[in-house]
Amino acid sequence: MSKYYQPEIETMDREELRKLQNDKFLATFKRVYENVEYYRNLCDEKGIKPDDIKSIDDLHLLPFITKDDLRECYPDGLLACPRSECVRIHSTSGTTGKRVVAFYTQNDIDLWEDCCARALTAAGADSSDTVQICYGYGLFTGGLGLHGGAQKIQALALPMSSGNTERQIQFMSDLGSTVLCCTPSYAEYLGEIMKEQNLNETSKLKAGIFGAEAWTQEMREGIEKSLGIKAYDIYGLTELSGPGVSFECEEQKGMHINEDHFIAEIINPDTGEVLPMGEKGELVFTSIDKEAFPLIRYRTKDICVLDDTPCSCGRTFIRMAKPMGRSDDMLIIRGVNVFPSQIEAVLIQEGYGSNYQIIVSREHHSDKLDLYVEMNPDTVIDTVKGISAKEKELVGKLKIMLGIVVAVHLTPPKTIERNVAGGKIQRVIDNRNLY
Ligand code: DLL
Repeated sequence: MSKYYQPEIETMDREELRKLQNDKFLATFKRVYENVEYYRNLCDEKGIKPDDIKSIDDLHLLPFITKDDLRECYPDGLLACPRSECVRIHSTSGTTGKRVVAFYTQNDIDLWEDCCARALTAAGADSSDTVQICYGYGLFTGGLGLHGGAQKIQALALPMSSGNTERQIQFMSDLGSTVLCCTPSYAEYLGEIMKEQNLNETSKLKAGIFGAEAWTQEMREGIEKSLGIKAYDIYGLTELSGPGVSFECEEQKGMHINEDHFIAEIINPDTGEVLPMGEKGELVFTSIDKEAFPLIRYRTKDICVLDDTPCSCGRTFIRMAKPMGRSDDMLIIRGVNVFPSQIEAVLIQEGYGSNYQIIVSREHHSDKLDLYVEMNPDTVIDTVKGISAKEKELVGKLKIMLGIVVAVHLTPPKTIERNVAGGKIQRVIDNRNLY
């Protein structure tokens, strides 16, 4: 069994890799500039002409792309190839504003699945493995991404999708799953249940590939112990393809970035200035060989550090640390991206003011979002029955907007703390300590 899926690329000499990146980058930049009017306008505004970009060293001259740009171009304004050449769409949750829609050609899917196959191989998986995938299948990239990767290495893919823990455990045991793919908080939960039922002793699991949300070293140790496996981190985002932008090897000292597809930069989130290797800042990615939805200098908002010191696994790709926070207010609740502004939009629609508070916690290894909303003279209800009916209605509306269940608590007027100090109001309290 090889420890690499594509050894010729994963262990490529760095000078050769740089040349490959350079050629791919120039071709992608040219194609995007020619085909995407919105991007051409961004360059024009910055006074950039195609001839100014002579090599990868000129990347820093180009404008950034942000989620706001994606929103402005929703749904297909950034498409760099004819829509008829696309074979799939993935998307993040949310019905207004913040939804991201990513398009893929067959070649884009192939390259993405290769990235996931590299991650699975690095975690020790091969054709003899049964890979249980409990990331959501559908618009979310987790399920289908790792599924494609599992098939690439000719493993037996078990497309469980998320939820239904009893069935997950039953299949795991009946079919002898050896590799588990899910969010780390769900892995913690599975570990706890299996331990309670003494199933961890008979389990055939040997490795897990966990990502889509932040998790700590302590969580890793807990999962490794309760499930009796080695737990690997995997990172990615819908805008760039999905899981597999970077992945951990057996050394577990950061995630190797698939640099033949993505160029990483770290910038100062306030000034946009590119920071030297090893400094902490916002992670920016350029996809250099995607056909349908290549993003140049996309600001991920993930705060991170890069490391270019050699790794003893033999891969020559640089590594990124676990993300250390975000430079925006996005929350990840049970793997789903949630912006407080989406919650606020529902509240405003329903006649509530801006006096609300979001409290995020983790109970039994699952994220909980409690939303405290103050009633005002126009929305006040004075019966317990009435309040509970309205809370239920809000839960439904928020579920449609966010795709997750929020615990709504309506509170009497003037009960949510006011911003008496005049500083930045703290509407979100995240008690999970994930970073
Ligand atoms: O979460 C893709 C994915 C699926 C990655 C399965 C790994 C496994 P999005 O829903 O677009 O895509 O969310 C992307 O999630 O910008 C990070 O903030 C966060 N994130 C993803 N992986 C990790 C990780 C998928 N390993 C956003 N550690 C990213 C910490 C992560 N945060």
